[in-house]
Amino acid sequence: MERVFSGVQPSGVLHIGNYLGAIKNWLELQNDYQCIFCVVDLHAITVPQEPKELLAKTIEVAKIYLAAGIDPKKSTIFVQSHIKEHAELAWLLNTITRIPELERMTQFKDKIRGQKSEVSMGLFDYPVLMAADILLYKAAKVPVGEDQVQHIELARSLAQRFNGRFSEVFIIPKPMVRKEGARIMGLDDPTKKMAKSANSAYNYIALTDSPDTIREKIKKAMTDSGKEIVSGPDKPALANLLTIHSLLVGQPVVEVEQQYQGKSYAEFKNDLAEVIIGFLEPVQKKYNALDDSEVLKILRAGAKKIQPIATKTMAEVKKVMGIIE
Ligand code: ATP
Ligand code: LTN
Repeated sequence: MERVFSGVQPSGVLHIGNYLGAIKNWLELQNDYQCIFCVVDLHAITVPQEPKELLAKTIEVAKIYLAAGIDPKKSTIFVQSHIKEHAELAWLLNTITRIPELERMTQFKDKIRGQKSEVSMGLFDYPVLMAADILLYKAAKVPVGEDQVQHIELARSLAQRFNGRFSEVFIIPKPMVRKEGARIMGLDDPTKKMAKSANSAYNYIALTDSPDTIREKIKKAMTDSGKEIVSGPDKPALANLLTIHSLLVGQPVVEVEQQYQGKSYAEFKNDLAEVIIGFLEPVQKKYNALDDSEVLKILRAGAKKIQPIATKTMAEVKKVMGIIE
């Protein structure tokens, strides 16, 4: 069976963009691939994190995975820092990474805007650690939102370069990006992607938001000029809201548009809020029923299960590089 690898950072709260762009796709892969889903704490600390919060968020993200439907009997879930080889392989890959390859990364350029003097080496090196995550398990497919494709392209380049220079150790991974939902936009600014690190909580619907909060956030969400509920390049706000609606009810956008012909923004928004609430209700119920110590057990068992893959890949890497084991 081919392997799938993906991850989410334990920073901020998970939102419906993370769900629709990434986690929803993971669920569908569980039967056909050997899936490995990681909570990437070493990536989260590339920007400052409060230690107590990092710890709590790490468990929280794992809980979301489980509540959303990741089944630990089918897929492996684990914490990145529990497998030391991620950091070790990242160092080795650093030696074949070229500085301009990292300088052109869009996410890096976005994140350093306005805070150049405080930018850490870790943030710059973030894509190399991500390449290590993927290559360590020889994953063939990487399901992510659109913003991560550039990072996966780097992982492909590094794998090819390594294989060419040393020996055929790595599988060349492919990104798996959905046509719909790969880039959910911010509710308060539909020109930028919905992000955990957004300045305002009105940017996103967190998977843990209460029904009242959801109603309030959708009511306040930006809309476009005009009256009709239609999607289009000149209607970025509505296009985004319609995409969210369409993905959650499992109906094409055109059908949702038809349904709201002649209806008002207010009616559409009221219904959208209820659709989101209805979708999140069972997820939140499952989330609240999960016990931290139980989740920690699942995470430790996950790491234990996949440690042999990491150990084996590292042995192969070191051997062909001339590093004594
Ligand atoms: P941050 O704001 O801290 O960069 P984030 O909200 O982008 O965080 P990540 O942990 O970086 O969240 O992303 C986890 C997964 O969710 C990735 O696969 C990413 O591509 C996907 N994702 C993130 N934001 C969106 C979005 N707005 N639409 C679709 N997918 C998204
Ligand atoms: N950088 C990703 C999270 C991530 C990841 C990975 C995703 C870290 N390592 C490996 C896929 C495969 C993000 O979503 N910000």
